[in-house]
Amino acid sequence: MATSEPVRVSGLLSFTASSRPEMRGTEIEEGCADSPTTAVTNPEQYIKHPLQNRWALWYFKNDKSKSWTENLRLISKFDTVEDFWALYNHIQQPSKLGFGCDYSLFKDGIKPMWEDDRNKLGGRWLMTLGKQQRHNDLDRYWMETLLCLIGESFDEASEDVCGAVVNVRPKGDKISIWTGNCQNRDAIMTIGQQYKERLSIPGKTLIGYQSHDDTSSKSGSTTKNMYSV
Ligand code: MGP
Repeated sequence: MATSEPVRVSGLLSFTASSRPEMRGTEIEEGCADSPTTAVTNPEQYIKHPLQNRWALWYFKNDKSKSWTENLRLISKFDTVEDFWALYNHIQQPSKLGFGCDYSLFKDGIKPMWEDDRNKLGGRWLMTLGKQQRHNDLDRYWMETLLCLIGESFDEASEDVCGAVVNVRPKGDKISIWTGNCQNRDAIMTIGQQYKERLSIPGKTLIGYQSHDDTSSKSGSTTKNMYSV
């Protein structure tokens, strides 16, 4: 399939909506209608829109007879806007998943686990949702999170992004953005502030950033925040 040069996509939501495969037909350019053999197809009709990065979507299903790593499955990879929407439209929304399930979207080559070399010095911006928010906000927040990632929405700080995770849990669902180095304060703060704005989280509602080191070694139910916005 032909692709054009990668571009940073601003306003990806409206851009992608018009790029959804089912909304695009083959048209013969004006003036060619009388001579089908010389018809020129507009490249916009068949060229897919490349993303800055290739992404991998993972699914976690909590089967207690297996280890955490064995429960993690790669669903699919994509690197164009159209292939993202094809996948997104094909799978269940997070609110329809069973308790204990996760989706993770990570840059190709980074596994969605603390142990990966590109994650092990990093951490995550964590949003913990109230139970009522599964109905009201979860799917909308997750889609916006996906668009922030594939649209590279955090300027230069997008390079620090490794991926994002949604955890569906009885005690309250969680959405997090994982970054590669918890010492990169400037990039982390940029991501946190812009992410909060994109989700229209009120200023007085704080979200926290925690290192994977702290999360994986915690003994109680909470992990201390390294940063908050
Ligand atoms: P969780 O799925 O991230 O959160 O971690 P949950 O279910 O809300 O639990 P809580 O502890 O945050 O309240 C649950 C458990 O899954 C962890 O305690 C680990 O045992 C395992 N786990 C989670 N992650 C993200 C990893 C990981 O990256 N690597 C490994 N080895 N285990 C993990």
